Amino acid sequence: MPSSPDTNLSAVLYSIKNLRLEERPIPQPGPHEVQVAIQKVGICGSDVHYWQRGCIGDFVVKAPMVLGHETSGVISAVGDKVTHLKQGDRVAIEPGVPCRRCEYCKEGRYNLCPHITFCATPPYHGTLTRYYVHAADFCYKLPDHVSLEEGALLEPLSVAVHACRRAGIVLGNYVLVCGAGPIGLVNLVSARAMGASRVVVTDISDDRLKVAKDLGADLTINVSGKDAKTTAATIAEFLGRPVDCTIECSGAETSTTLAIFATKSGGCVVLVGMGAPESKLPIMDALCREVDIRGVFRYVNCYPAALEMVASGRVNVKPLVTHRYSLEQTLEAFETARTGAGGAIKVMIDCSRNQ
Ligand code: NAD
Ligand code: 572
Ligand code: ZN
Repeated sequence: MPSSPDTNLSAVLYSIKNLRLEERPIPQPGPHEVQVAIQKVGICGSDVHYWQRGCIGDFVVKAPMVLGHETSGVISAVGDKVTHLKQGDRVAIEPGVPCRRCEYCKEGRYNLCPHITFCATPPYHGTLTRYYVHAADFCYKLPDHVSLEEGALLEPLSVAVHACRRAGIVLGNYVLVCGAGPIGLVNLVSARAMGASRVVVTDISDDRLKVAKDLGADLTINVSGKDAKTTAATIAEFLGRPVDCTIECSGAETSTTLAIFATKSGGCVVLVGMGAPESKLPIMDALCREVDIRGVFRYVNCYPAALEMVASGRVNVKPLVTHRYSLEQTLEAFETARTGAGGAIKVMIDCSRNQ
């Protein structure tokens, strides 16, 4: 446990390619908040994107912003109204705190709340810092046997839980996952845990497909240069029929085209990967075969299930972590995440003072 903290080293994005380590004030918790001594933060593609481009779509970094949103830590102080957490508890932090009052929050779809404050989505600071204050009810206590790295990985795992729920995966389903980056890989293991009996994974990188195979994919296909209809036929031939649903995790237009062609009539395609704002897709094929196309925006009410999946041993996310750095080595860590050097999948930063 940290004692009498007096500094708050943080990784602050000032402008494009200008990521700096600097001391910031230590925040104090309000009545319903907790102060967390941050331990592990995974680097997400969006952190790298903000660093390299300064924006994602309409979200522009206009003022210095602390990066990081895949987070675990140890409670260092609690607000006076907090009853379910205490100093020393190990927690995973769900990074998006909604307004709780809008129609989406009231309907239970708080991921769609227009007022949500999400770590490291401008203008809100993220968690690549020593001490962070967060809504107590968006912190989940980790059982002793769940590691702090697994706690940080609950964030991308929650994206997958939401995607698999949106896809309607049930026992015995055949599933196609397009893209074998961190998000495709958590979808692979989640689809399996939620009952998929066969999972096919595509990518354009053999290295990433090897990871997918090691994580249990039944078939991996390098789709580079391949025609979507031909690949859809290959998948159907391997499985004996088309897939029940497809989880698109690359954002590539050709991959979304494959997602539609490879999915059975009456099946479902969920779009997770972010691509160009507009694209040319075979939507008449989707129309004629009643292939549903559904969006996925982060996650809602998924942290508890993601935690149970890890705690029960039904999914193993540990192999995703390929590289580890300290907070002081943040720039190196981001460079590894950017280049993918050394087969990087998930780069993890340790924000604790004494490692
Ligand atoms: P990533 O870039 O590490 O992985 C994408 C993978 O897709 C790479 O391995 C790449 O080689 C592969 N790819 C590229 N073209 C392909 C093609 N034609 N067919 C198959 N694979 C192809 O990114 P990630 O961290 O795994 O995230 C995946 C996507 O999900 C990103 O676009 C990210 O922005 C998005 N995302 C969306 C949400 C959401 O809420 N919708 C949440 C998290 C991430
Ligand atoms: O883990 C949350 C997350 N969400 C991502 C990407 C990476 N990680 N999304 C893609 C970008 N959108 S966004 O709406 N945005 C920048 C807020 O374009 C959010 C979901
Ligand atoms: Zn993310």
